[in-house]
Amino acid sequence: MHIEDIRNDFPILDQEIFGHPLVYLDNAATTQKPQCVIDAVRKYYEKDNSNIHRGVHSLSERATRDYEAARETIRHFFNVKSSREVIFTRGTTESINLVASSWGGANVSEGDEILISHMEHHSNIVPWQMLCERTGAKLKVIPMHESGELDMVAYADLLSTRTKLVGIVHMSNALGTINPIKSMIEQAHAVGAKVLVDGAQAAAHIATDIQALDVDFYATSAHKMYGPTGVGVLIAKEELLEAMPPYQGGGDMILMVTFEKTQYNALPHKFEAGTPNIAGVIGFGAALRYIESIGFASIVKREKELLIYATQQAETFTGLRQIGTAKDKACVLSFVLDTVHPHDLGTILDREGVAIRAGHHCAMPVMQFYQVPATARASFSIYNTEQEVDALFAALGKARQMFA
Ligand code: C6P
Repeated sequence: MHIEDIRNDFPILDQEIFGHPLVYLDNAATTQKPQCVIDAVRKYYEKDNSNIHRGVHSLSERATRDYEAARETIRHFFNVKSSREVIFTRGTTESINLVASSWGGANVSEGDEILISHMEHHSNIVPWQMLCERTGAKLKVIPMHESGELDMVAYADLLSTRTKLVGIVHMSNALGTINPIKSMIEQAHAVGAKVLVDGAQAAAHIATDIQALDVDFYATSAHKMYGPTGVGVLIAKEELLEAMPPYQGGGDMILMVTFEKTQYNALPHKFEAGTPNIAGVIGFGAALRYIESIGFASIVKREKELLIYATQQAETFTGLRQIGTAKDKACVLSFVLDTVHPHDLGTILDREGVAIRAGHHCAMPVMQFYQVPATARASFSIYNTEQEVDALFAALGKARQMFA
């Protein structure tokens, strides 16, 4: 597919910021939405808006059909065995909290260990800390090297029969590192531990086959995959979900309620209490069909080209220190300049029309590791161009001059 055709799918890109064409390089925070996703959400509200699984009228039947069709799209996209294993949530954060609360509450106790890595997003740290506080279990951390790669020798050493769960990010949002999750899952399973993979960043950039990975829990968010905000998914093995207590109680997750006892609904509904984000789920389905229409082969090739192009410029830019130089890395360029604070950079770049993110990226332990308060982060997507990378570095040049 031609880059201009892809860009034309995203109406938001066609605008100016402070008199400059918008250069959107904050895709790791959230991607822009193609017209087909906007249309799917709009069609639901214009033609089908109704509650699901409840009504006997035509609108409700149509809304239910489209909602469940999205579940099937997601099942197919990630090669999940059964749609009973696809639970809609508010996003990665809620998916991880669901597992920590429900599975963790039922399976983790004092003396057990939860193993996470040094490069986790707060969403894959704090829920486990909370679980450990409640249960007396211990949180252990897989260290990383200066390159932003995990220390696999230390990982093997840390794994033991005490390890109940390994929580690992597939692709780091702060560094871009892609972790070798397949072998990490195999090693964890060998000691009897379950594995949760945080796929928030990876899912739009790397083809993910849930059955081939044999992963126990996989969490991701629609909004980083060209879909709406406030919706995501927890994919989990059916036997684990069956054995887990519900996360929240309410409508839709029940079969029968009396004051004495409640009989829970079958999967996946047992974990979807209350009216869900129906439009969001339908938009999520449209977003995944959009990704499929481009194909991961083209996406990976294109994003790799952009990363190489940007990295080459970063390497020759005086005073720039890259944060995260893993060999296996996806479309994230995290860096600091010796003379300009990342937050100032973010503001100056915005005046040039270039949108990046500056801050700790909800990965404070990564900042502590590199002893920086924050980084500037440019993150690329399928609609970005080499000219936009040039615009980034031209704007960085201006910022450097201003602070010289
Ligand atoms: N990272 C970023 O700019 P939610 O907010 O639930 O959709 O996703 C949370 C999350 C979990 N794990 C990883 C690896 C993530 O990158 C994120 C979101 C955004 O990097 C916002 S902090």
